[in-house]
Amino acid sequence: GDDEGTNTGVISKTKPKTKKPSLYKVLLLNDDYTPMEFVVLVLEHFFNKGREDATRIMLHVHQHGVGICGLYTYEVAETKVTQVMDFARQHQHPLQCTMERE
Ligand code: TYC
Repeated sequence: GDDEGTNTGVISKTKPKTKKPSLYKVLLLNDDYTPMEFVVLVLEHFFNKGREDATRIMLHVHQHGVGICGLYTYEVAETKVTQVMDFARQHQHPLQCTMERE
């Protein structure tokens, strides 16, 4: 809405409240071939996890088939997925990374 200035002749406008952006989960999928150490490196490098957290997430994916790497806005999530898929392909690993709306 508009707020009128009071004495100065200046008209100020307050920002209308905009919607919060939807968040997206970035997921890693298990497979039988990608080395555990490679997945840990992916979680450290692309998702800013420490070694302990990265290992915990990797083992969760290994045991349950899928796991959450992080929660991001659409563009950031999409960039993470592309980076991980490109990195895995470069190293000839079948690792799959995907995203879904939270
Ligand atoms: N299952 C793989 C192995 O035994 C390890 C692995 C974990 C692969 C997580 C992918 O997203 C993954 N080497």
